[in-house]
Amino acid sequence: MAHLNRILLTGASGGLGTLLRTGIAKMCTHLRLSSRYGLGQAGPNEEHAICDLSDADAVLEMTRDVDMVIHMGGVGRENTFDAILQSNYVGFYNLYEGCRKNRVKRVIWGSSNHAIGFYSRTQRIDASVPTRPDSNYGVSKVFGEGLAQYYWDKFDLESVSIRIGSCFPKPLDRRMLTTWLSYPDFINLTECCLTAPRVEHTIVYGVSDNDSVLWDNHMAAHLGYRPKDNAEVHRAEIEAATEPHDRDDLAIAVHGGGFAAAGHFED
Ligand code: 15L
Repeated sequence: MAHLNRILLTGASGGLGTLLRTGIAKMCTHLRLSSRYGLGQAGPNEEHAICDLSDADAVLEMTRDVDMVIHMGGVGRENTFDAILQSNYVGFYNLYEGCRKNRVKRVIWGSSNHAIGFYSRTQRIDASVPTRPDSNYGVSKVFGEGLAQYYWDKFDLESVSIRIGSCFPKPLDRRMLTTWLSYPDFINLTECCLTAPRVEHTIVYGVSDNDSVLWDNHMAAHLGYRPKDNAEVHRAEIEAATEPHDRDDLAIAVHGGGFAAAGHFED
């Protein structure tokens, strides 16, 4: 197992943050966890910081004396524009400014498949395609990827933007037979992002080795990510439990599924 020094994990009380907290803690010397909420009992090499990402001074302090950041904080699905603005724009900018000023080497963060959610399922895509966000949430991830590229090009701050598919213990519907990312594959992908010698700004699709995968990770081959799980083993169970979709239903016709099919959140 790789050994790392000082890591900051944001969004540590959320679903994916909680998963990484246990997955990453044993790989590093010191793990600083941040959240807006309580984080429970601190582990032996853990330090806790209660921090609102929209507070620039607090984020500057939180990013001090860390080598790399895993950023899972922010709004994780469609919401009001104001909620997304504070967390995924202002908070994300504060994080990158904190990292730049504190000379953090690398940020690994949870972008989303919803940055490209309006691509048709007839298209298999790689990381070079223009973005096609399917929601205001997806647009905020496009902003994040743009900021990550900018901070690499101008300030040599490295990033991996992980376009996470559907990270759950198992696929929950027919679409997730394509988009599923298993928990062990996600932990392994995060470890690859932390340990790859040089990443510049890499965009990688966070997806398992599903037979029907629509995302091609050849542009992120330098990360060395080799997913092991395959949603196909859950197909019979999912098909028995769910109705087939109409082929024209956006919930199945495009990569982003229900996010693309939903109306405008604030209407
Ligand atoms: C996401 O970005 C969400 O955070 C997650 O809750 C899932 O809905 C996922 O996308 C997905 O596309 O399945």
